[in-house]
Amino acid sequence: MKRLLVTGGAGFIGSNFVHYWLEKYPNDHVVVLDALTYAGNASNLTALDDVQNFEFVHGDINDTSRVEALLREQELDTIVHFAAESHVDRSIEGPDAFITANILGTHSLLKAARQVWLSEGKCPLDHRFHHVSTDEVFGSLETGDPGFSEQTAYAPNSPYSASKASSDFLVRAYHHTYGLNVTTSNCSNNYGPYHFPEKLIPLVMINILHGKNLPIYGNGMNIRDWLYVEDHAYGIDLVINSGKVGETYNIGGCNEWTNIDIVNLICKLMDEKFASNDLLKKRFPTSPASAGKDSASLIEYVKDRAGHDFRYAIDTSYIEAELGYQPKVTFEQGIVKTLDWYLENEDWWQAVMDGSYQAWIETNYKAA
Ligand code: NAD
Ligand code: TDX
Repeated sequence: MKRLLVTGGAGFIGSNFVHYWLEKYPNDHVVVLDALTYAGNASNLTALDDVQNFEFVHGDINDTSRVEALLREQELDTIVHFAAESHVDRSIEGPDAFITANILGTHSLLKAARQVWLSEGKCPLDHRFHHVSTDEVFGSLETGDPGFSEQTAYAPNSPYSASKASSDFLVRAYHHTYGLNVTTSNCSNNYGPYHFPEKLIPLVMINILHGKNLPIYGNGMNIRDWLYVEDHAYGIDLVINSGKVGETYNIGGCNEWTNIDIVNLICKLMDEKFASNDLLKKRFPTSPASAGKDSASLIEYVKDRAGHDFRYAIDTSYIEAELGYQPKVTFEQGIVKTLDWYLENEDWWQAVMDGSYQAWIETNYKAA
């Protein structure tokens, strides 16, 4: 039985991970520590309100003494570290928040783990610090290049990826220097439920429903390797339970798409949904699909992202050979599940987008 601290557990991947974990390991104790930034959503976890062995803590990973107290008092033996600023465009507009959350925040957690687990001697052998990172630390690939492997040299290009790369190095150093039991996973683009609607896939789905333009950066030919978020949780599970201490593992979907192809696919799926469901036409009257027009008519090519990485792809052969990892959800299944989730959970994304969720946070958490 494990006792986990999940940082950033109210965000997109973190909350999916917590649901995955408690379903698979219902007797484990899980504490989520999340600062509820604009991207954190406490309602992602409300289904767990009555679960005895789950606790939500509103707090910042940079509050080292609070992290130490949680580790000590709740006798936690595993940290799964998701908390981060995660949106590349925001890192271009304002890098400082990324330095604070991703570099200083990771260092604060490492210090707390070292203090409680190593200096104070709690869990000297059985502790684990699992760090969740990204394929963006490896930079950008050209067409035909092999995918990123664990041996690929780091070459981060955005303030976001540079901050994640720095955090990866700090994790590595705490293992090498102090003997902290760490593992790191570098994952490709995730998609699925609870994905914040500033990222490409949910943004496109919601904009189609509202009849708003679908902004494609540059020529739309940039390539990403998409992974269903539950498969990421599964990969992390394998690494935590069977991965070698001090090792890093690349997790990917083996599923490369150009941005324009993915947007066209979502448009086509949405058109099919509307054609077979009159209720959708009533719910979203401003969507072109309600008038029988192609959703793709909303596509608009806009100014490219500064320093836009051309292609990401992951070589999953190491995690496959070592831990038996294979993505379980095909893209055809995953994208339809995701589209259905957004259609069935309008309350979730409306509250995020119209500000009512932020007002709820102010009342319930900021005052606390
Ligand atoms: P997200 O932006 O949806 O969620 C981040 C969460 O961290 C939020 O709940 C936020 O409130 C919390 N947080 C931010 N700063 C904090 C702080 N100082 N203290 C406590 N909590 C804080 O991000 P995501 O997409 O779920 O990504 C989770 C992790 O996975 C990140 O580390 C990211 O770099 C990594 N990752 C993401 C992807 C992807 O496709 N989204 C792919 C690979 C790796
Ligand atoms: O409006 C848009 N138009 C557009 O063309 C947006 C938001 C994005 N894009 C492009 C940029 C990228 O090439 O789509 C691609 C995907 O963009 P994002 O969804 O912003 O993801 P990306 O920048 O690839 O980064 C994501 O994957 C790796 C996550 O946000 C990171 O946290 C993760 O590390």
